[in-house]
Amino acid sequence: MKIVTSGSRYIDIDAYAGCISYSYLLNLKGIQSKAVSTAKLNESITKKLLELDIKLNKYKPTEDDEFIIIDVSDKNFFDNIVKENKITEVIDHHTGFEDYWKQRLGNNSKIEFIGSVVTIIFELYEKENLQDKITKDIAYLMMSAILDNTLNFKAKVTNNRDIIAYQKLEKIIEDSENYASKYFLQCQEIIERDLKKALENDTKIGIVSKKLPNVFSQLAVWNKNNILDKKKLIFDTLNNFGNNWILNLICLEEGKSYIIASNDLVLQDIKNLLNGNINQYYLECEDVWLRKEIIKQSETN
Ligand SMILES: [Mn+2]
Repeated sequence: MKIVTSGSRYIDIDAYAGCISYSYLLNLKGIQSKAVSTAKLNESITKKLLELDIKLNKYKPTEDDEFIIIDVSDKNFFDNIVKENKITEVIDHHTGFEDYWKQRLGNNSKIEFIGSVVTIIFELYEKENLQDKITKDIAYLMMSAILDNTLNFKAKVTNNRDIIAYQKLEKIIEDSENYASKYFLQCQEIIERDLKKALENDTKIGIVSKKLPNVFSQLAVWNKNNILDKKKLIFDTLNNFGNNWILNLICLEEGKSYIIASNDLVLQDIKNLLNGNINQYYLECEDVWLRKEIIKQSETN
């Protein structure tokens, strides 16, 4: 049995959709396979997607199990069920371990630095000429994964191949119009239900850069308005982490970052770094900035 699995701590929609869609492809090819994970599922796997008929499989280990790893290639982070000497294939879009796996697995190592791992899997369906066998449910999962990992195609990691795969998947589902807004609004609902927890879960402490405060929080939502309205909750939550902080609120509908800062001094520093217009307590940027891109910008300027 081929066990298709991913990371150990938690998995996102890219890993989840990747395991399920690749296992489905193997079964179509007549290779017995299961999609399995023992990790926590993060918020990008929305309730609606969990309610689809297609799900992860139950798993009882057997002697002949072989493992296929999706969306991770650093062996320190593999799902606990994985037996390392039984890995037969790795499909990932994170860099760092591509030489190791290429040497060990040859063509069964498929590591490419593009927006979403699901894009690589979609292309494998095409290579087998089985793209017409992709069901609506699988298309929903794969589209959500591409949207999430590319931040609605705004993240700089986005590759043209991600866009092409998405456009082909759109043809499989019925209500493809505005699917991006539907998906990201589902994610936003989870964030808004407990904004304090969402902020706490994505706050990095200990950023080392002279131009940035050492507390750096980030949220990605479809529409910023409900979040900006909760100024007091944001300030109360982040003040608990320290006196100087920023929150990068990514608004995907507009394709912009809004940077909220603990005080005017920090806000002015951020304006010097990223440009944009200050409006009351936040900076409105012209583009989407990811946290890692802002940190990089602060180091190079
Ligand atoms: Mn991914």
